[in-house]
Amino acid sequence: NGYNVAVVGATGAVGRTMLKILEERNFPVKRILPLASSRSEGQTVEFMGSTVRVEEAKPSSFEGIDIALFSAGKDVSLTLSPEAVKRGAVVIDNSNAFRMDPDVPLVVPEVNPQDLYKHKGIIANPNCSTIQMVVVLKPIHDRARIKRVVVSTYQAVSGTGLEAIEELKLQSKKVLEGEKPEPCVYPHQIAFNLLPHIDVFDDTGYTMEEWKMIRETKKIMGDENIAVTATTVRVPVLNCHSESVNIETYEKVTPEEARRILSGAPGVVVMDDPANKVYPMPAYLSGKNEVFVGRIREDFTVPCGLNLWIVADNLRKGAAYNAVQIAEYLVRNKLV
Ligand code: A2P
Ligand code: 11C
Repeated sequence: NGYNVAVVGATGAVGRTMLKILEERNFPVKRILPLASSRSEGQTVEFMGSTVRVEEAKPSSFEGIDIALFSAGKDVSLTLSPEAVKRGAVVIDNSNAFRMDPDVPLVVPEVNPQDLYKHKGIIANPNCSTIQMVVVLKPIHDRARIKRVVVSTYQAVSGTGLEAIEELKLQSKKVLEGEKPEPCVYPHQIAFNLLPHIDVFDDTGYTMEEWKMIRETKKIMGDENIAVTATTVRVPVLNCHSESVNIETYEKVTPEEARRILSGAPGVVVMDDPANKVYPMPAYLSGKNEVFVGRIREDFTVPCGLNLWIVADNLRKGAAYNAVQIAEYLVRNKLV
């Protein structure tokens, strides 16, 4: 017994993490099928002590598959997810392809697991920067109703993929050796720099990454009235996204109460002891599945405001772990 599980994009940054987490969580896998592009055919991955061949992802790959975890980009999701569903698989899709489709649940298991009951074959995994924010916002929203959120992100290069991780390493070395780095994955140098530009701009002057945070937050929290504004920034950090989040609530929540609420919230770790220099930092939280929050303090410029600093491993909670949590929920509740 167990499930036949395909991982599409198994050679990528998120796909590799998906395989690792399925293993760590002892997910009931009967057969694992790592899929990627034709470029990777013949490569192998290790899974539960066995060496498994990577195959090219095609419609026929999904025959007999129960659960397909997709993280190979929007185009692959658009073409292959319907093929997987047609063959009886439930798709958990990490791309931006279906997230705002009203027929597709967009789920963070700590926030809106009930939406999984409505799935019609495809479930969307939200954007990484949205996931870590809503895990912290939800318990505060339940207590005091959030009116407005102002977020600025500090996003690691792993969110872009393996090539971007290599680019940051290579450019850092070049800069330290006094050479001028050639940008390739990003439009500008990323080493020793900040890029206030993630994904593409539209004619509003916002980027798609910013719009994802705005729109996905409302859908996941099930409240169209939460006002969200965002500035998303790529920083020269290898892994873990960080966020400065300012919130305004309808009811007053003191920092002490916020710490208490968040300490009891699922998937959240409060790391907030500034006197002892304790606060979440990306360099130390890679490999963790939880969302870390600190610097919880009052915003004195409004009657009911709080400032928060949120850090999470974007490849794990922001992508692969959230997807596996969804799969676990589906299994537990016989939704697959
Ligand atoms: P491949 O390694 O064969 O190119 P990352 O986000 O780290 O760059 O990884 C992207 C993932 O998506 C990789 O596993 C990559 O496979 C996969 N991928 C890219 N294009 C396709 C495609 N056309 N079909 C299937 N998988 C793809
Ligand atoms: C990043 N948030 O860090 C992006 C990666 O829509 O799923 C994920 C893009 C997406 O660049």
